[in-house]
Amino acid sequence: MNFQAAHFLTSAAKLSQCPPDIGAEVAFAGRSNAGKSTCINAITRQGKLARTSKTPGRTQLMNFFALTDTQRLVDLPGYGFAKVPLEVKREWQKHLEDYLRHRSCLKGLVLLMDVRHPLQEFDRNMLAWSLKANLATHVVLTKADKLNRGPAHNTLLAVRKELQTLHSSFTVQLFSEPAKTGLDELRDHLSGWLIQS
Ligand SMILES: Nc1nc2c(ncn2[C@@H]2O[C@H](COP(=O)(O)OP(=O)(O)OP(=O)(O)O)[C@@H](O)[C@H]2O)c(=O)[nH]1
Ligand SMILES: [Mg+2]
Repeated sequence: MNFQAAHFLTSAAKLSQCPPDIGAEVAFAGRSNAGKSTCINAITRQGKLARTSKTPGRTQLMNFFALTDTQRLVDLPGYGFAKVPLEVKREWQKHLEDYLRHRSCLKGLVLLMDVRHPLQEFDRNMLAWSLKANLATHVVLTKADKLNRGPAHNTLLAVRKELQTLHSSFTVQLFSEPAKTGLDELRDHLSGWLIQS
């Protein structure tokens, strides 16, 4: 698959604003600042495709990127950003659940977690959602460059073990944008999901 062909398609605040529900789509979810936008830019080799920021909560809409007419990547808003009123958070959660439950073309979920803080409450909620929705899910442990090789690998094994107790299909890998770790592994995973349909 040619990930470099990715281009911005549209933004949506809720399901009804999403592009037509056809073809195949993979969504990137995770806490604010986990590295979703950075990851999308890395796999598409486009530094400025998805907006990244040091200010958590920058991406507050679902951003759709087209690879072809029928294949898309979706940058979901980060969860847990502090400076948003509770009402707004609840509203967003409703739209996120709506999207995850009713988007037929959604073939897989990439759930990103900072390797230094994996499996936080939001992450566990998302995994529970994935299970309920029977949604294929791949966990990406980001910022692997922030840990030494040994501790990073130990975290990978520990998270894998815990995921396996939830569902045998859950997978996990390490990732680092500056070190370019895990790029091909993730691209292979995405291709598998996007090509199946
Ligand atoms: N060292 C290191 N920093 C990273 C990595 N990935 C992302 N970052 C940094 O983490 C910060 C947040 O990255 P984003 O990609 O904007 O995170 P996000 O998940 O899209 O955040 P929201 O849009 O707020 O939900 C930025 O300062 C990135 O440069 C990585 O692999 N290694
Ligand atoms: Mg972002």
